[in-house]
Amino acid sequence: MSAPNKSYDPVEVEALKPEEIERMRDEALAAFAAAADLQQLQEAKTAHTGGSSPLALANREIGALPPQAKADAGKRVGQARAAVGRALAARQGELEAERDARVLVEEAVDVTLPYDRTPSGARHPLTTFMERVADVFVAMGYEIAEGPEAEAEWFNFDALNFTPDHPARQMQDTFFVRGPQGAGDDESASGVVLRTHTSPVQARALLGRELPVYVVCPGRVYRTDELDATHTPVFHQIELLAVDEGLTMADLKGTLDHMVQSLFGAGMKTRLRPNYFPFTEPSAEMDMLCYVCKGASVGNPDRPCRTCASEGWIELGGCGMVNPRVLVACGVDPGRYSGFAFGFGIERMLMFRHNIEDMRDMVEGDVRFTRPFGMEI
Ligand code: FA5
Repeated sequence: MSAPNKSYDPVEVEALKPEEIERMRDEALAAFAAAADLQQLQEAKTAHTGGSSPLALANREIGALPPQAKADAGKRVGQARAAVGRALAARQGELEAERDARVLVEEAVDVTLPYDRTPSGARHPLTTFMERVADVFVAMGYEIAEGPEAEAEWFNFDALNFTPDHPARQMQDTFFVRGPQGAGDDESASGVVLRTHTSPVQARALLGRELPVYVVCPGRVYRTDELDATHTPVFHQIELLAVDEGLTMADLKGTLDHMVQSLFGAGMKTRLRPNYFPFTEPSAEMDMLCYVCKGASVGNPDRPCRTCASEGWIELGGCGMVNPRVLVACGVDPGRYSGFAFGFGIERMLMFRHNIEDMRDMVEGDVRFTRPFGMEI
C-alpha cells in the first residue's frame, strides 16, 4: 500500500485513500451480510456494486491519476471490488439455498390427504331410470315425443275425451294456470293447466306426425296431491302410444311383457284388469308379476313377500286401446287405424324396484339417498 506521493501526485483524491476504499468494501460486506432475503440482497447489490455505488465512483477517479498512482489505486480498488463480488456471490448462494429449503416446506403436498373432497355429481336415479325405460322402446323403433308441462286444457282433457264435468278437471286434482292480468280471478278461464299426465302428448303426436305413430313420452306431471310416502304433487310418468293399421290388445300385451322382461328379467309377465279411462276403450289396469317372489308368496304364510304384500302382482299403471273418439279428435280415421297406449308413474316403479319405502326421499335431494344408485354422469 502506498500513500499519496506528493512528488508526482498533485491531486489528493479523497475517494481513493486506502482507508476510504476499505470503508466502502466493509460497508458493502456488512450490507450483504445484513440482507435477510434475496430482495434485500438485490437492493444492497445495486447500492454497492451498481454504476452509482461508492466503489464505482472511486474507480472512475483512477483515470485522472498519474501512471504510478493509477497502478496503486487501481490495485486497491480492484481488490476491494473483487472482495465485494465474492461476498455478494456467497450471500446470494446462502439466501437461494434458504429460499429453496423454505419453498420445499411451504409448498409440500401431503399425498396422504383424501383426493376427492369435492364429490363428483351424479344424475338422479329418477332421470336415469326414466331413460332406461325409454331406451327399451327406442330399441324397438319408437321415437321420443315431448310436450309442454304448462299444457292447453284442450290437450290435457278435451282431446282425450274427458267430459266437461269429469272430476279430474276439478280444482282439487288439477293446477290451473292463472291467465294474463285483467282476465279475472277465475284461474280455469286461462285454458292452461299444469299437465296432470303425459297422455296429452298422445294428441300432440297424432296431430303433428305422419301415421303410423310409435312414440314414447317421458316427462314431469303435476297433481294437487299432498306430499306423503306414496304421493308427490310433482312426479314423472312415461307414456307409450302406437297407432297403426291392425293393432290389437295382443300387441299391447306383448309390448308390456317385453318391457317388464327388459327391466326386471326373464320370466316376467303382466296381467290386465278391467278399468276405465276416457281416452282408451277398452281400458285396463296393468299389473306385473312380483319380481321378488314371482307369485310364490300367494296363499303361502311361510313365505311372505314385503314387495307385493303377498299379492303376487304389483300395480304398474293404466293402458288400453286408443278410444276412436281420440283418433277422430286428432284427425285419424278410426275405420283404418287402431292403436294402444299405456302410462305409468316412474316414482312408484322405482320404489318397488329398489325397495324404497318413502317417496319423499326421492325429492329431498339428500346425497345419502342418491349415492347408492351409483355415479352415472
Ligand atoms: C294416468 O295418468 C293415465 N294417463 C295413464 C294411461 C295412459 C292410461 C295411457 C291409459 C292409457 P293414473 O291417474 O292412474 O293414469 O296415473 C298413472 C300412474 O301415475 C299411477 O299408476 C301412479 O303410479 C302414478 N301416480 C299417480 N298419482 C301420483 C302421485 N301423486 N305421486 C306419484 N305417482 C303418482
